Amino acid sequence: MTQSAVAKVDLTKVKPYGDTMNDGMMELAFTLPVPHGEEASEAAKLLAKKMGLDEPNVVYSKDMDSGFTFFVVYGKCQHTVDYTTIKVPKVEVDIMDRLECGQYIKDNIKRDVVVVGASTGTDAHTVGIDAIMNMKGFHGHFGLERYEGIEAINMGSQVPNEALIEKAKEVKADAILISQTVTQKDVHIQNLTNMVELLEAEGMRDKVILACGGPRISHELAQELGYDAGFGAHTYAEHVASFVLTEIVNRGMI
Ligand code: B12
Repeated sequence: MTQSAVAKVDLTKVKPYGDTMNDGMMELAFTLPVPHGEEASEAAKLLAKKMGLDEPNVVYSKDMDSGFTFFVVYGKCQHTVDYTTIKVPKVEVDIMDRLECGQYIKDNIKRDVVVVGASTGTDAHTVGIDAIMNMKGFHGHFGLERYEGIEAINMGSQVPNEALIEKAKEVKADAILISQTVTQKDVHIQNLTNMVELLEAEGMRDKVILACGGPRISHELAQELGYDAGFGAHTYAEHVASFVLTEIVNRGMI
């Protein structure tokens, strides 16, 4: 994209960019429960028009068997958003790198910090929690196991909330980290809410730092559900470590 194209953006009226500024071009992918054919493509176009796309064009369709068709549709979006008014709640903390975290513990906490984590409920995805906790980390960012002064216990996936709480009690955890990847039918909301309820019933909620993360987790959602912090895509161990360590000091959990 050229500098001149960038210069012409009106941030109060942002719309998708295809190959010229404000052309509104966007791509949708979806499946309709109708058999593959011309009527199916027409249905996909009508739907795209109703969604505010002008000149919808079915560029790909595939018979998915048993009366289902998959579509890729291009069209020109007619809507705009005012980017200048957007405010996204984020975890507000100065990010320290791994070595700075170790030094911060030595200077301010003067004991080992214990963190337990898991991908909980029925969720079988371990890669997210491993990226944060395992020694080798993710994208060149070492995980919590590599941090001096942090004892990181990763319980893996499909861990019942009750088991995670038991482990937190046993090791006197300062922080509990929960990963949730599957969001189908809002299973993550139910599971994350259940965790908070169980901690409250145990009288533990105020005594631990509670954070969750996953590709569809935001700080705003996490706070709504009763968590101290939520972390989404592109999170590394240093983000959550900085938050946990700063919270320990701010709350006087030393
Ligand atoms: C690998 C994978 C699997 C593997 C998992 C292997 C494993 N050991 O983890 C297997 C094959 C087992 C699998 C199974 C399933 N999967 Co899957 N899977 C994926 C895939 C391809 C990649 C996920 C991944 O590893 N991402 C890489 C990690 C590093 O990213 P991340 O999780 O976002 O983590 C980062 C942040 O989110 C954050 N983070 C995450 N957790 C935490 C926690 C804390 C505390 C913090 C601070 C930060 C943090 O930090 C991480 C690093 O930056 C995705 C599609 C995709 N491309 O994303 C589908 C996907 C996640 N799977 C999906 C589904 C539906 C399933 C199944 C239900 C399929 C099925 N019908 O059986 C099952 C799950 C069954 C179950 N009971 O859970 C859907 C989820 C849809 C949804 N929104 O619910 C996806 C999106 C695919 C899709 N497009 O449909 N899957």
